Amino acid sequence: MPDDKAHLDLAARLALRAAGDAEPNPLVGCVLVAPDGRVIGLGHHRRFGGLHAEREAILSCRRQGRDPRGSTAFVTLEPCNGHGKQPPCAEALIEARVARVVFAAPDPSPSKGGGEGRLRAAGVEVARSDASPLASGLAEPWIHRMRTGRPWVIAKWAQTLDGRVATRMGESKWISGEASRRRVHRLRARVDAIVTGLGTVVADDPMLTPRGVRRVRRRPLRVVVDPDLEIPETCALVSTAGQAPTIVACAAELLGAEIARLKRERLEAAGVTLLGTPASARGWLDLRELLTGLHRERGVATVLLECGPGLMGALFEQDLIDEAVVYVAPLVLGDELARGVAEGRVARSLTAGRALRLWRVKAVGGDVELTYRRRSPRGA
Ligand code: AOF
Ligand code: ZN
Repeated sequence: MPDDKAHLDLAARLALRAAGDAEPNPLVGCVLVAPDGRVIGLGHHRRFGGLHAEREAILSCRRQGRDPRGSTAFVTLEPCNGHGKQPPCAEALIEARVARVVFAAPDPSPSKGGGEGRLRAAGVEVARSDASPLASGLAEPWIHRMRTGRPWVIAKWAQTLDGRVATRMGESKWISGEASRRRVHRLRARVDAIVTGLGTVVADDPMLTPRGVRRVRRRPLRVVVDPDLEIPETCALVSTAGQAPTIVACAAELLGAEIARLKRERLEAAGVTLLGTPASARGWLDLRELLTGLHRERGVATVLLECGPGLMGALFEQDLIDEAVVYVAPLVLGDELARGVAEGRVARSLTAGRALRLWRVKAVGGDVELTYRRRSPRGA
């Protein structure tokens, strides 16, 4: 039904307002619609541990002097059915005498799932709707974390119209416009970790901190993938390690090796945390293990990947990228030696490529921000 799409889209847009505040919980939004089609309540899960979307929507409805009785609740996630930090939403909807619930994605959690059955048993009509891809995809990062034990990995890059991220000389400042760069800082302030590679540290000497952002929701850990512990001690990341948490992930055997002792001591004195990670083929670290460890040991729910083509290619090769936020600038280089987004893979046929699906589109200044997700949400 066309109304389903509009109402679920609205619920999803509300939920997105809490990006960076609600995680590791899912982003959830709820819209209450009266039988005459008017929207009478809006709510979203604002922060981890706070009220759930459904109760927020019922409260907003009552605050305006309206009665939720007989209304339809459009929720991006199946209303929960268990006690956690909050009581079950299925109960709240039943008590408010909501007549119908339309939800976009089931809640697979053992402790909170089963809301659909509970609502039905109480005589509430329940339907699942795929009408809004935005709403259906909203809980993917949270479901992915539960299934895989890994954080949700968002790769970000800025490219020319012909798909290049730097000139043949390595120049990349700036491909995207100022408005796009502001969006990136906003994104940095909503994730738990920013991952980059040694190549980017050497080429760009980035700070990887959120700057010029109205409200910093999270202060991301800065993580450098540096198998051989080659990071220059004078780089911006190391010299600011006292102010912003900084991890250098290197081959596990280097942590005990005498040859690296001085380097380790200097980095640690600067405030860097060294993280030994098992090695994998082709001189890389085991990136899957690194991500799992960041989630398990440091509670990292969301990772922003800001790196060059080598690390990007390795992560695509291992299918570790869940989302891509791409800024496309209105510029064509037309130079086949200019750098591409990712390299190091062998893709002899189109089917060997990594398939993504378009999730959101936004015009940002003269650029376009495209958000892609993995084609099919999958397990490990
Ligand atoms: C909903 N509406 O707005 C959210 C839901 O610890 P708690 O009580 O906050 O519960 C968190 C769990 O509740 C979370 O893991 C997921 O299963 C569900 N999230 N459910 O009906 C909401 N945020
Ligand atoms: Zn709930």
